[in-house]
Amino acid sequence: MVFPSLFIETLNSAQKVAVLTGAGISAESGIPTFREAQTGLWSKYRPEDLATPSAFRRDPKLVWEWYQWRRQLIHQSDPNAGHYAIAQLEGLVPSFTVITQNVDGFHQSAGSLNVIELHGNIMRTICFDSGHNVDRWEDNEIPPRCPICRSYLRPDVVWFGEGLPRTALENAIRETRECNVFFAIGTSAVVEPAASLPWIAKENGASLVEVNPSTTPVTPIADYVFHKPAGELLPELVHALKINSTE
Ligand code: BV8
Repeated sequence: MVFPSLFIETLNSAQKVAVLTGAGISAESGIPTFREAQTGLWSKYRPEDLATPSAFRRDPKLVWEWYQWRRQLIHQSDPNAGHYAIAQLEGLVPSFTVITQNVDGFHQSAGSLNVIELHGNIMRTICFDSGHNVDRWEDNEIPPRCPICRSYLRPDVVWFGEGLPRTALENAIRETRECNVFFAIGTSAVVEPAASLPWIAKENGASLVEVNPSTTPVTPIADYVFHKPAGELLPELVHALKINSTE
C-alpha cells in the first residue's frame, strides 16, 4: 500500500503518538466484536444487557458464565498482526501510548509496553463488594465467592454505568491532549468516555487517523482514513515507516 507522503512525514516527525483501540483490533484474532452478534449460545443476549452490575445482581451465574466463555475464547486465541504492528510502532516513536477499550490483554501479549486499559482486564478477578483483587478461591460454586467476605467474585472489568479507573482515564486524556498523532483503530466510537478521545485529540491539534473497514462518527473528522482491517493495514504502515527511515 502507498501511504500519503505527508502522512509518513507527520508520523516520522511525531514526538508523541497515542492509539485508541476497540474490539475491531481483536476481530482478526477470532474474538467477536460487540457490534457483531455474539456467537452461538450467547447470540440471544446483547453485551450491554450482560456487562452491567444490575445484570450481575439479577443473574450472577449467567453473567459469570458469559465471562468464563469469553475468557476461554481469549485463552484459545492469540494476538494478531495488528497487535504486533502496534507493538513495533512503539519502537519507532519517541513516546507511544496504547489506550485500549479491550479487556483481552492482547496488546501486552504482543509486546506493547505502554498500555492503558480503560475498561479493565477480563483475566483479573475481584470481589464484587470490596473490589479487591482475588487470585484464588476454594469453592466451585458459580459464581465463586470471595474467600474473605463470601460475596460473589466478578471479572475486573468496567461495566456499563460504572466509572472508569480514575488514573487510567486521567492518563489517557493527558496522552490524548499531548499527542501529535492519534489513531482510532477498530472502534465504533460509541461508548463514552472513550469515544470522546478522538475529538479531544483533534481539538488539541493532533493529526487524527482512523483504521476501520466501516465508517464511524470519527470518520468525518479524521485527517486520514484507512478503510482496511487493522491486521492488514498496520503491518504495511510499519513497513512503509521502516523503508522511509532508511532513505
Ligand atoms: C460511565 C468492558 C458513568 C466490559 C465495556 C446510561 C446509564 C449509564 C451510563 C450510560 C448511559 N447512557 C450512556 C452511558 C454511558 C455509557 C455508554 O457510553 N453507553 C453507550 C452504549 C451509549 N458508558 C458507561 O457506562 C461507562 N461508564 O459512563 O460511567 C459514571 C461515572 C462516574 C461514576 C459512575 C458512573 C462505562 C463504559 C464501559 C463499558 N465496558 N467493556 C466487557 O468487555 O465486558 S464497553 C465495551 O463496548 C468495549 O470495551 C468497548 O468500549 C465497547 C465496544 O466498542 P468497540 O470496542 O468499539 O467495539 P464495537 O464492536 O462497537 O466496534 C468494533 C469496530 O471494529 C467496528 O467499528 C468495526 O467496523 C471495526 N472492525 C471490525 N473488524 C475490524 C475492525 N476494525 C479494524 N480491523 C478489523 N479487522
